[in-house]
Amino acid sequence: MLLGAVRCVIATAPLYRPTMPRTGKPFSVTMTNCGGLGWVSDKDGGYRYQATHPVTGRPWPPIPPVLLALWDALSGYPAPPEACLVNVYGADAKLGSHADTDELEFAAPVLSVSLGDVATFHVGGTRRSDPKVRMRLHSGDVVILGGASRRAYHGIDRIHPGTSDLLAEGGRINLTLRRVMLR
Ligand code: MD3
Ligand code: FE
Repeated sequence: MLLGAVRCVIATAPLYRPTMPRTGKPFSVTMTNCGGLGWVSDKDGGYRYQATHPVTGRPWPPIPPVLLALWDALSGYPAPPEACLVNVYGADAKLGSHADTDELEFAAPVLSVSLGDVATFHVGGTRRSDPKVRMRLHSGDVVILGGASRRAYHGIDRIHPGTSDLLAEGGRINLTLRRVMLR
């Protein structure tokens, strides 16, 4: 069961709260990772991928086989993902509009799996000022961002509390599988 595998990842690599580069402002989302590389951010180091958890200093746990199988089935990319970022949203968490540019490989898509409460998601174009469309992501939704959309601005506007019974604690978990390095 996917949720069980995610719970195991979080038990091994605890959720932590990243901070913004330069300002040190804390994210409203908490995060962890699995895979050979994990995405982290803090005041002094900024956005980056690294092989170890920023709090425990230990290597990230492996990506659960069920997620590797999903990537194999849907990504169309001939190598496994190196990173799986786990984003955990409470009722008031948001993720401001951004483009994912910390990976070296843009030929690989980003594959996202949503679990728990419904979220309002927006996606625009490759410029921040481009028009955006909004849609609601439900528990179990899988989104693949490839091709031109891989570089599009996107974010999470809000969580809709109480819209799923999957997570006893409420809120939302999003998993993103990514290829980081060039093949
Ligand atoms: C559109 N996560 O981790 S996943 C992120 O729901 C991130 O936690 C959001 O944005 C979340 O970087 C959205 C869907 C997603 C992921 C990557 C994208 C949409 C994307 C890359 C380009 C365009
Ligand atoms: Fe993103």
